[in-house]
Amino acid sequence: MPDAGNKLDQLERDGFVVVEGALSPDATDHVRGRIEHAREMGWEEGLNEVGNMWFDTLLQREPDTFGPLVGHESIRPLLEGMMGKQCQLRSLRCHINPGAYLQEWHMDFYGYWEEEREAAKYRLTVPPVGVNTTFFMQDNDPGDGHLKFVKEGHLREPPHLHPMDRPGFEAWCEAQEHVVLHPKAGDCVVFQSHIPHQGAKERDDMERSNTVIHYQLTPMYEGVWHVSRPIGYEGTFPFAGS
Ligand SMILES: O=C(O)CCC(=O)C(=O)O
Repeated sequence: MPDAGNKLDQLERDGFVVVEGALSPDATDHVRGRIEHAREMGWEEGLNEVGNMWFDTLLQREPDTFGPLVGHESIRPLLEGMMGKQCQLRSLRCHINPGAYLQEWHMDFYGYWEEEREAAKYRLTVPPVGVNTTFFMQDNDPGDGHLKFVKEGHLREPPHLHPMDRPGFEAWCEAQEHVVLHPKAGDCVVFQSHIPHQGAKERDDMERSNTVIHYQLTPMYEGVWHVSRPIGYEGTFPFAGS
């Protein structure tokens, strides 16, 4: 990645960066097909009220397909540049949006700000951080679909989190300035896991699926407020061996 330095700057400054063509067309087709296969097999954990069907077991069921996405060479310079050998895989979750889809505004790492306050109480503790890599399987062109961020939403704590007031939080996110991305099939959006974001279809009959991989910088204890559960410890440091 010749412009890794610029991309790392952007990830720090904006909270996200797009890696275009992170997966080749063949690889994208293959992964998309296996997510679709998982749906045919009924392997989903559920379909939520905003239209997101999710699959938490595909890394374990199909390591040959999903394993290469972990620390994938196309995004490795960013993950390594942010976290080095301490970069730990937290979870891998695939999604399909079978019908209408307007995701709730959310942060994957909701607890980021409270963990920062917690860490400040101790002499040695450093605050945990997390990074998402989301691989898109279809073109999310204008009129089809998008991914929206609260502009610079990784730099300040949103209100309404403590205690969680979901309508208040969502209204606040909606009222902020946004950045709207239209990722293409094979693109990967790398972002800091605590930036508020919302995926959506703009056309209900668009085929839409993705693979979201969460990474975390250790230490992350089990009780942190995060949308995903960690898969465990053994073998979860993709860059530790090199
Ligand atoms: O584009 C989407 O559907 C949202 C993806 C998302 O929530 C994520 O990448 O964490």
